[in-house]
Amino acid sequence: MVGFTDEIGRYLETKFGNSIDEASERQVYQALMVKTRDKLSEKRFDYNKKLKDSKQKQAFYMSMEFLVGRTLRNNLFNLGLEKEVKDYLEKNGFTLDKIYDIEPDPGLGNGGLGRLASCYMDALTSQDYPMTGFSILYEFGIFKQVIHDGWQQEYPDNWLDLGSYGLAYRSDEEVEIKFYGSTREEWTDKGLKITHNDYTSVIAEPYDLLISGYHSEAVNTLRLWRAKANKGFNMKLFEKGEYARSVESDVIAESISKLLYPADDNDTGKALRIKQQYFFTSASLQQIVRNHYATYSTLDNLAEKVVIHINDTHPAMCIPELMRILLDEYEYSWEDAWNIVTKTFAYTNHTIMAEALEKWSVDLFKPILPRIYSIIAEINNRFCEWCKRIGALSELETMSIIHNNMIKMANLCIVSSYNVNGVSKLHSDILVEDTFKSFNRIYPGKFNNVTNGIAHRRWIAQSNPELTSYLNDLLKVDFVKDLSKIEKLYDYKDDRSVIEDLEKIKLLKKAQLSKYIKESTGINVDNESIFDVQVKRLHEYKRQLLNALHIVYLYRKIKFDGLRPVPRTFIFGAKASSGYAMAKNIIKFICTLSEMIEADPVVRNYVKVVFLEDYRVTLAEKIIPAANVSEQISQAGKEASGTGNMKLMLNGALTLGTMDGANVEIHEAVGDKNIFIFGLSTPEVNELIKNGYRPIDYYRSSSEIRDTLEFIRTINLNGSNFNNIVDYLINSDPYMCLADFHSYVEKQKEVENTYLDKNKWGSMSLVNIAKAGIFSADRSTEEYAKNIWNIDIVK
Ligand code: KOT
Repeated sequence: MVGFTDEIGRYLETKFGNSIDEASERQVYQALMVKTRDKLSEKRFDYNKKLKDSKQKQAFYMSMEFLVGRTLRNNLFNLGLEKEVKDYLEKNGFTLDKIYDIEPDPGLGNGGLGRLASCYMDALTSQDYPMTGFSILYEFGIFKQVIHDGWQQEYPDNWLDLGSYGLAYRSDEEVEIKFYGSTREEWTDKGLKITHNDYTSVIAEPYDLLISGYHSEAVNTLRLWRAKANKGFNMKLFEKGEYARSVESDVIAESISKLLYPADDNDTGKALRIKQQYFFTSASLQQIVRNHYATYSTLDNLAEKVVIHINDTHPAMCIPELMRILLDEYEYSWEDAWNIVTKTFAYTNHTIMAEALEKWSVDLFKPILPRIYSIIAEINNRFCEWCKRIGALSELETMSIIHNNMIKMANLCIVSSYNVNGVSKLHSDILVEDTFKSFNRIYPGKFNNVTNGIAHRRWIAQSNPELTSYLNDLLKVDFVKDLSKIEKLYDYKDDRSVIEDLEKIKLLKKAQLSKYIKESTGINVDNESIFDVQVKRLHEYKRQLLNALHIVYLYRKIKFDGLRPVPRTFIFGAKASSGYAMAKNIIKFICTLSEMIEADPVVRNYVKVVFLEDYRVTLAEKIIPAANVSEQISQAGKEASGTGNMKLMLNGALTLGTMDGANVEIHEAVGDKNIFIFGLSTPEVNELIKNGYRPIDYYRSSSEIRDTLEFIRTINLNGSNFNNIVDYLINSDPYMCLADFHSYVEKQKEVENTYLDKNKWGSMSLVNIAKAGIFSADRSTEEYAKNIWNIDIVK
C-alpha cells in the first residue's frame, strides 16, 4: 500500500518536478494541504455512502461566520498522521512547525460566535454526527490588525492566496440567487400564484472545506458559497439594449462574497449585508431542498429528515426562503408550508446587547428582496392575528416582527423556530425573564439552554502538547477522546510533585510565549511574573478599560507610594471593529501605558504591558497555554457566555471574573475557593440602572478613583492625551467600570497574594484543569443532537 508520505513525495515529483530534498517549504506545504484534502475526500466518500444509505436525519448549521483557524495541523492530528509526517519531513531537512506556519488562518469570523461554529463542527464530526455547515467564502476574512504608533490599522486578509488548497470546488452544484425586481400575483386554477419578475440574478458557486474528526469515521462538509455574475442572464439584457442593467449582476456578484463585515456584537444595517445574508441562505436552502427531493420525491417529510440551525439571526432569511420555495416552487398551501417550516428550524441567540439585535428597515429591505419581504409581512400578519386571539395584544409592541417600519429578525426567528436557546445558564435565564419574556409566556417550553463548549482537541491537545502528554502519562485515561475523563486529575490536587510538574510545564509555555513577545514587540518579559491575560474582541462591555484602570492604579502606587508588587505581565490581544472609535481609543490607551511603563526604570521591574497585534486563532493557541490569570471582567449580564474563559481554564489559568456568562458555571464547577469573583451581580447592575447610575458619585467619594482618573489626565505621550476616556468614565461609564473598580482592585490583591503561595496556586490551577470537562464542545453538541435536533450518529 502506498503510504501517506509516499504520496507527498509523488505529488512533489509530478507537480513540481522536484524530489523532496529539492523541494521548497512552500511546495511541501502545498503538497501536504492537497494530499490531506484528498485523504479526507476518500474518507468522506465512504462516510457519505453510509449516511445516504441510512436515510437518517441530518443537521445543517447556518452561520455567517466560521472562524476555522489553521486546518493542516488539526487534520493531520485527527487523522493520526502527524508523527509520520513529522518524521518524514525531519529526515528530509524540514520542520513541520515551520510548514504549519505557512498556512494563513482562514479568518471567516469575528470572534466568539464564529469560533463556536467551528468548534461545533469539529466536535460533531469527531463524534460521527452528520452535520453540514453553510457560510460564505469571503475573499477577505477578518482584517489583519497592525498597531502603528499605538493605533489600530486594518489591512486586507488575502487568505485565499495560500489558503485555497484545502477547498474543493463543486461546479456541479451551483445555484441561482435572485435579487430586486417585482412580484406579480395571479389567480390560476390552482389558486394564487406568485411570480418574481425582472430580477437580477447572481450565481452561488460551492466550495467545500472538509472537516475531519478525531479518529472518527465521519468527514463533514463546510460548504462556502462564492458569488459570481450570471453571464447568461446578462447577455439577454444586453441584446435587448439594456446595457446598464446587463452589468448589474457583475456589480452585485463582485461585492457579495468580497469581505466579512468586521463588526462583532453589533449590527451594521447595510444593503450589502442583506444581500450577503440572503445569498448564502438561499443557496443553502435550495441545495438542501433539492437533495431532499431527489431522495424522497416529496418535501412532506422535510422536518423529519432535516433540521436547520440558525446561528444567531444573521441566517434568519432561511425561514422566509423555505416558505418561498414551498409556496412558489412546490405549490404548497400556506398552512402546509408553515407547518413544515415551524418544525424545521432551531435558533441560537448569542447576545442581548440591544445594538446587536438585528433590525432591518423595510424601505431598505423590500426593494432588494420583494418576495421575501412579502412572506415576512404575511408571517407577521398571521402572528399578530393569533396574538389577538390568545389575548396577547398588549405585548405586540415587543413581539411583532415588523414594528415602526423595522423588521426584527430575532422575533422572526422565535415565531418560526421550534426551539430557541441561549448559550449559558445565566444568558438563557435573562432571555426568558427579560429580553424575550413575552415570547416565553406565549410559547412555554420553546426556550432552553445549551452552555457553550470548546473543541478541546485544538485547545489543549494541539496547542499544549506538553501538558497533554504529561496528563496522558499521569492519568492513563483517554481524555483527548473524552474530556470528562480529565477529572481524574482532581485526585492529585494535594500532590506536591504533580503540582510542581504542572508548574514546570506552565513555565515552559510562558518561555515560549516570551520569545514570541520579544520577537514581535521587542519587550523582554520576566517568565516568573504573573502572566495576566485578556484576549477577546475589544468592546466597552468587556471592560478592557477596567483592566487598564487597575494598571494605572498599580503604576501610581509603585511610582509614588513605594508599592513593590509581585511582578506581573499584562497581556492583551484584541481587534476593534474598524468603525468603533472608543474601542480604538482604548487600544491606543493600553499601548500608551505599555510605552510609559517601559520608559520608567522602576515601574517596569514590576509591571509590563504587552499588546499583541492581530489576535486570531493561531495567536490564541500561543497565548492561552501560557496564562496564569484569565481576565473575564465584563459587566454582569452582558457577556452571553464567553468561550475564551473555558480555553484558559482548561490550560490551568485561574479566572478573575464577574458573575457573567459561563463564568457562573466555571465558578460552580471549581468552587468558590478556586476562582476570583468580584463585582456587581446582574440583579445589582439592574438595580443600579433603575435607581440611576451616576459615575461621578464614585469619583467624588473615592480618592483612589479620583487619583487614578486625574493621573490619566496628566498622561501625554507623543502628543496623545486621554481626557476623552476620563470624561467618558466620569460622565457616562455605561458599563460601570467605576462601580466595580474597588472590588476589582481588591480582588487583584488577592490574586497576587495567592500567587505568592506557589503550592496553593498550583493546586487551584490543577482543579481548574480537572473540572474543565463539562466545557468540551462534545458535551454541548451532544446536547444539541439529543435535546434539540434529534439526530443520531452515523453507524
Ligand atoms: C454578533 C452580532 C450579532 C449578534 C451576536 C453577535 C455575537 C455574539 N458575536 N459574538 N458573540 C459571542 O458569541 C459567543 C458564542 O456564543 C459568546 O460566547 C459570546 O459571549 C458572544 O459575545
